[in-house]
Amino acid sequence: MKLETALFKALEYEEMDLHYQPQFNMKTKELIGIEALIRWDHPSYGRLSPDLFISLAEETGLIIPIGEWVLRKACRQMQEWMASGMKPVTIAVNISPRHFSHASFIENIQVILAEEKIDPGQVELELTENLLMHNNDKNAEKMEVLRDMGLDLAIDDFGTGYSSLRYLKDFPVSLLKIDRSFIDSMNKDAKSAAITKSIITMAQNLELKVMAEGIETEEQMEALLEQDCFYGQGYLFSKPMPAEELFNTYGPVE
Ligand code: G
Ligand code: G
Ligand code: MN
Ligand code: NA
Repeated sequence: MKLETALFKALEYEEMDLHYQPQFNMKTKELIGIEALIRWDHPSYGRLSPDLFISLAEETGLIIPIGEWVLRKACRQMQEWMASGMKPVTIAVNISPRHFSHASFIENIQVILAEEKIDPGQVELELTENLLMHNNDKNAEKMEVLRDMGLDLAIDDFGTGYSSLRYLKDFPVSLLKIDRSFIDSMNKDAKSAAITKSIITMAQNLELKVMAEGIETEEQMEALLEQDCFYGQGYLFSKPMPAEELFNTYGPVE
């Protein structure tokens, strides 16, 4: 069977699931957010990497139903966790450019937030630089609408796309996520260290939040804290995990 056909059936056959990776204030050790990451376990292909099937979903347009499913599932999960006593933290969802550009994206979000009864201020959309690059007035307008609705907008994988500093001025983003390739080499390579440092300083000067992703060592965390980059995510703290495991690890102690 073609992968595309399998992907078309994947939601209906309930082969998709979300894993969740916690995000921390590394200074206070507080949980501040949770990123939802899609997983697809095909009965015969096994687990397929989102890097592979998300691009196929983009090409075929299947990203629209898949993206909507991810948003709804993530919001519903957060609501369930809170009902079970977990403190409210941000739920971060990756949004692909084609989904974001879809005509009914805003309307869909409104419906999902209302139906899942989640505060828009608790939802963060992770967008990539490549989306912003298409200097498209519609995208800028949509971002303004989302911001006015109370959602937070983050730039994911910051530093790897078609970067332009102008969109930091033109688009209402509130968080930069430093790509993990820089974090991975920041303590081995002076250029990565300089880039990381520059992104942190720039974010601070622009009064944007900044988060490091892909933190795997204490040394990386220490170096980031020294530069007042307090938000972090990575295997040092936790891998992405199923909902139940996340709740058992980070849910209420009592
Ligand atoms: O979780 P993992 O490292 O396998 O993710 C690989 C890539 O797939 C990352 O770039 C991540 O942002 C992307 N990704 C994971 N989940 C989603 C999702 O729900 N929607 C979109 N658009 N991308 C996702
Ligand atoms: O593009 P995005 O930042 O959304 O991708 C997140 C991806 O990074 C997820 O697939 C997640 O599994 C992966 N990831 C999260 N933390 C780490 C880490 O510390 N090291 C590595 N190598 N990958 C990580
Ligand atoms: Mn992400
Ligand atoms: Na990233």
